Amino acid sequence: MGMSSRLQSAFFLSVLSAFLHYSHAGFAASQEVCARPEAGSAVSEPADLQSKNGVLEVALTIRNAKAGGSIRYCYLDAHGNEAPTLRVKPGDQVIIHLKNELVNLEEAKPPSHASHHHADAKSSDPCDSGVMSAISTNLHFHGLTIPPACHQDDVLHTSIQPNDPPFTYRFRIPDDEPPGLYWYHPHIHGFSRLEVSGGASGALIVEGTERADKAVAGLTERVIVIRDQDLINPNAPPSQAEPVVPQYMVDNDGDTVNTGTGSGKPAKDLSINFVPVPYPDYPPAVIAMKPGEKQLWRVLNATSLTYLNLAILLDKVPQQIGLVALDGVPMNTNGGPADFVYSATRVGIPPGSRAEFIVTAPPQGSSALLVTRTVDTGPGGENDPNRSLAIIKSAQNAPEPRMRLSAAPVPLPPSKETWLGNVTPVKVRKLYFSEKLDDPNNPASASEFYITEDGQTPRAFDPHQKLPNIVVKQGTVEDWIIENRTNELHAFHIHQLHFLLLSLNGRSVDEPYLRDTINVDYATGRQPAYPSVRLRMDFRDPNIVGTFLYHCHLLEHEDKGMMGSIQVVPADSPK
Ligand SMILES: [Cu+2]
Repeated sequence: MGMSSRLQSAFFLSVLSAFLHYSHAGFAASQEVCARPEAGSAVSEPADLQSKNGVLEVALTIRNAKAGGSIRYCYLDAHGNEAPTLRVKPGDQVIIHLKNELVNLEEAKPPSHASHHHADAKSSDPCDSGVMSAISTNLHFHGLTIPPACHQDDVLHTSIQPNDPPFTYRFRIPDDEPPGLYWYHPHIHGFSRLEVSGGASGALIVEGTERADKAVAGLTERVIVIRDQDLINPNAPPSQAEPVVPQYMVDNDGDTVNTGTGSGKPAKDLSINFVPVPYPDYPPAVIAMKPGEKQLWRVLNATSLTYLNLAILLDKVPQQIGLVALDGVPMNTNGGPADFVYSATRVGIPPGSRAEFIVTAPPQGSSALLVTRTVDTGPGGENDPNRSLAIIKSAQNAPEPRMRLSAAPVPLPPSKETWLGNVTPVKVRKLYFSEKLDDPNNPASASEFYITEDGQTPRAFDPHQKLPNIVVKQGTVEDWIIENRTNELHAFHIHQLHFLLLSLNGRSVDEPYLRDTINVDYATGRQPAYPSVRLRMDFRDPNIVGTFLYHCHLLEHEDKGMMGSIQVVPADSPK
């Protein structure tokens, strides 16, 4: 390899970049902005951007375009890769230069309760511009325990406009950040649904899952991002072939109770790594694996309002999958042995949430189906029917995924923190989801959406409000009871931290692992009490001092006000 002169390497780089350019042209088929693959295509892996020598420095551009009746949004890296996966290790420095190249598209009307400031107002500091529009943007790093500060993970005040120079994010992955799947997406109040359902999202992986769970050591891994989008065939009648999943598989256990229909027109189409799986026939995307091969699948629900309930069917029989992490956290953090696998035949993933699990490929010559089973979102919720996502084809010559976990990992050191379940809470709060019809006499009229601490007056979240809704002290732990007083499912999420589920609808549960997003069942009016979850909230990490948000992760609800702010004050502050 001693032959390379500066000239030769320059030549090599130009050939390489031409090659990369061509391979992207193959994907894009043209200069189309935010190009997307055809239905029924192979599921390709997002590009990987890996940290080197403790630093990951990337340039991202956000763009948008009209396509058919809807609007696409996308992140592109310097090579034109769409929605690259950011791969980091604990302790790494992350530097992201985000350029806003969004353009005004007429359909992008602000929702009724959005901020009324205009993007053409006098340009100002992106850290405190107050301008939030369909062409403003910012980044939230969902799940990371990093400071809620401008240039790190603030979305309350940070808003970048199209004429601004590239905006630099610069933060450090904490040394004790659990290894697993996190993600990045825009979080502009009033426009989150528009940008995220348009496709603005990507995975962020803190590497080292195999250090927390030896069961995945040496496996190849696959990143799967499931997004939703406006229906491609909104006027089509339901397929004669429905239901995709047999009726007998409609279940009554788990996070939700099903109505038992499982069919009909969904609220949104789904896509898997951007391959659309449109209503009404749901032509599956294609995943090739070697017969019997085991892979770690890291699955992100990046939809704006679609609940996932994934299963893998072989001859219509649900297969065992091996769950190892939820919401970016290995499921064995309760001080137990570091090689735990939860065997399941389905996994519910609310919007915003992630699940990481071991999948075994079907035997030679057969194929399996990755499906999402129906989720009953309540009489007020959207229809999430049974539908296929991808066919898993077994073939000896299937290409291997690019990434492989270390076969001989150094185990992670045990956590220095007391397990959250063993810490006494300093306070118990009750919060509740509620809605109000704009016209109380018209059940079809628009709703206002609220999340309120019990005793306060329900109000749609106002990003310009002066005071936080809740103040807590760093170093403490609290129990929060989140009630749902509406007739639809909501998904509670809080930035900057994880929590422990203690009880569900008043009954204790034994979950020795953490989450950052959780469903709260809808009220039927027939239960003795409102459905609820009791969560142990962890405010101990000094990184989270500052003001940040909690909200429903159905982005339509969040955009319309189902959000509150929380200030974590330093441990030594008075009161
Ligand atoms: Cu909601």
